[in-house]
Amino acid sequence: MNTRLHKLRELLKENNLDAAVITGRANTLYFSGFTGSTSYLLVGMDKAWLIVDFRYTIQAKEQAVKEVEAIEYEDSFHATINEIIKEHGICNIGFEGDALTFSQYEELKNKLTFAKSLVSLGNKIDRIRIIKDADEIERLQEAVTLGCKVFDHIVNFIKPGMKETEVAAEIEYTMKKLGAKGPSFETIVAAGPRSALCHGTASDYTIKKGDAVVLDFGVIYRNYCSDMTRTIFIGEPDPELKKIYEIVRKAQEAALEKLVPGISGFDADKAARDIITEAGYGKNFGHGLGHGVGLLIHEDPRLSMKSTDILTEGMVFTVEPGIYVEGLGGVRIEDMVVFVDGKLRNFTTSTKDMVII
Ligand SMILES: [Mn+2]
Repeated sequence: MNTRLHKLRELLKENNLDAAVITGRANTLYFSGFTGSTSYLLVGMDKAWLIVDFRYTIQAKEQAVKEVEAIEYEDSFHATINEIIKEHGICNIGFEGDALTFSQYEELKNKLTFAKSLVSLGNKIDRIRIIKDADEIERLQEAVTLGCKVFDHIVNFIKPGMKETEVAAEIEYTMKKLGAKGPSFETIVAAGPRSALCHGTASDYTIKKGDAVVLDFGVIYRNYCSDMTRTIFIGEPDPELKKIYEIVRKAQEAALEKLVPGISGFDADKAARDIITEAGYGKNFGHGLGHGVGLLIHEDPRLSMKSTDILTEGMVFTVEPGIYVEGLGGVRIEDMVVFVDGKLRNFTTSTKDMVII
């Protein structure tokens, strides 16, 4: 039995639907195996069809899992889907409310004339991906290990006088040389006062002695994303930055210690946040503790003050507290972890000892 399609069909049953139409790339890959950029995946209760255009016919036939029939559309995607739903008596169709644009929705509504209803499933289809299977966990571990190798190389590469963009280029070149498809998000190299920007993507700022440098990057390897952050210092930093580094490290360790299957995303966040707040930097930790990672860089579950998620076996997520002080700089430390065999496994092996170059 195909577990992934089974879970999707259970969701359809719960929602009194006969089929789902999927266009989001991560969901398409997850349920069909297809990595192309355009397709419609129609999953009925007994059959599933991956509909592609001429460009992807060969690739779709090669990649589609055996439970999914790859077909090239005739006149258009919509005409072909409409024919299939007519032939198979499919009436009520769910779609990814979080993925479809308004225009795409209107087009489905107008052109699938044999459908009785089109129902948004919001992010419920994405949520099926929240629990990773053994193969996914292995791929995620490999992606993180590759990222750690990149970090270890960068520690020896980075020197005062380099621009952030030069360091980012070396990060991305190295990951590709090691077999990654590319970065899983825009590489963050944020030095000096820019390290206080949580998402300080590399700029033409020249790295100077005394700077903190936040290196936050990820790779895509065998379709899966990695995510890690380390903060290093170029020469002896301001004493406050060193103090902040130790607080962030302690906060991250506290969260890692608290993490057992069954903990809430709220409590995990609180474990780190309490340490930072007690140290007087509560207002300087303005983001959540972490997020799920998989085929996409940001997935559920969420670890934050607003999270309603319970963290369970098979979930892969980041643990990334940070403190950001305008004008001075910032520190963030991020690992990627999983609950497996009833306990926490940390994928990330790069050192968290203070690195001063
Ligand atoms: Mn992250």
